[in-house]
Amino acid sequence: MNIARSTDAFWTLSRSSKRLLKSKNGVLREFDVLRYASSRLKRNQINLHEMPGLYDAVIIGGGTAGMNLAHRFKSALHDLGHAGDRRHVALIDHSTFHYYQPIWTLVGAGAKKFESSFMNMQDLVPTNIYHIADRVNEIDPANNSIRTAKKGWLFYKQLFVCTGMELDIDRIKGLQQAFETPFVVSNYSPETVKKTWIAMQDIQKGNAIFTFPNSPVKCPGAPQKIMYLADHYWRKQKRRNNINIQFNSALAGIFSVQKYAKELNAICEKRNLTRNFRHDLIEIDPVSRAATFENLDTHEKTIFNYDFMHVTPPQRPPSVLKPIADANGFVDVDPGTLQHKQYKNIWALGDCANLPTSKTAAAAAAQTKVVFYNAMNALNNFPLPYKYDGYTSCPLVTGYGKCILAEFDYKLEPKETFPINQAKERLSMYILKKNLMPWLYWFFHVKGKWSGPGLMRKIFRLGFSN
Ligand code: UQ1
Repeated sequence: MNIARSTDAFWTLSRSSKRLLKSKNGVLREFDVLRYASSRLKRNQINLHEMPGLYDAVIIGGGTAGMNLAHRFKSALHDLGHAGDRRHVALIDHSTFHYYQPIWTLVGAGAKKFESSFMNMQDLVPTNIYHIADRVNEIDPANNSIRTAKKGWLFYKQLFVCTGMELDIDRIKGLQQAFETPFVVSNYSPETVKKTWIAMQDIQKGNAIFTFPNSPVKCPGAPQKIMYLADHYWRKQKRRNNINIQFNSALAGIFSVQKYAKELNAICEKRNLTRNFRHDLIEIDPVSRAATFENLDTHEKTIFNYDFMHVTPPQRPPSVLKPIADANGFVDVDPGTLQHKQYKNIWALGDCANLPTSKTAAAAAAQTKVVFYNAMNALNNFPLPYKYDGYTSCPLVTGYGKCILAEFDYKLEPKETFPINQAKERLSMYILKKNLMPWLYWFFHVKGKWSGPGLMRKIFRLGFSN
């Protein structure tokens, strides 16, 4: 029977980690899980043939957070001689591709090739992690179990949730149809990002609108980055005088951190980029090319015609997370330890966690390290060694060859890596975004060997940094 093959891998795993104290009597929760599984079996609720079994760790989502985490488990298992043994850790993700989404801003602007932004999911999952290419249909946290669409129930000792967010296209009336026209584009999906550069080249005159929705979004800088790049491109093409640009955002300001907001507002002034805040896109008529915005304070509706529109769709966490989510649908974890507030063997990281910081790849990188070591320690009833401080980074590309590198924490205070003023537009930061980060991502981040620039920052500050 599959479930009987449960092992003490986690326990051995944790012993392998140099960062952990040694304990002689680590008690696992395995027994409870097994007892539950067998009671379900007795009640015939589980079809044995569908039962992949019990895993020490299950990761839901093979994106930026999940793939980093999977490789950390891979290394630990490898150290223990479980090189080809896939019984301990499973990763559930049905996607064919793993995308490096942060580069889509530059793909949309014609500065990078779309082909450089993805790899086959299957090729990235480590050989000693069991890849379940399936959808999760149900999470039963009280019973440490998950139901997948094709394989049925499986059990976990520790669960790591990193599903990311979904695009909620249908929340804007007419958006789906508008995406089928050449005039409405978005850097937020693999299908629509390919259209952005074509539309940018095609428009000769008229109204260009860039939107920011009334919902949390991944990479909240992206909706305005593409505006700065389009402005730069249309200036180079000597068309800018014939094109009006407006940034219609549901938010109340350009950026949450004052230091960077000041620079961005100055750039908008200088380049004649109109900003309409508290403006939420609610409807598009793709035939007459009219976009309706609702003022979130007065509820007044305004219609703008467009000749080009970059839409950032509203986003939401997947509904399957509900049993472990807060009222907004995000997984309800402690903002420091990233451990679930109620279920201590559940952890969340990346865009699906209810952390009050910007949702970026840099944030996911920092969170992965915290989750990995905290989970290992929790399992052995040791205190949790790491606390996430909300670190996130947003390379605000402000033109071809120009970038402001925003880095900050939960307190919305800058936490910059380099000993220079990162709020200034710089070529060096553009090169970091365009050339260095993709390399760092594919060779270090997805391999579980990148936890953010913390060490670099300490070196630059001669150790005087946290
Ligand atoms: C980062 O850590 C990261 O995560 C992988 C990114 O995502 C692509 C980034 O864009 C940035 C800027 C960082 C932070 C790294 C440095 C070197 C400041």
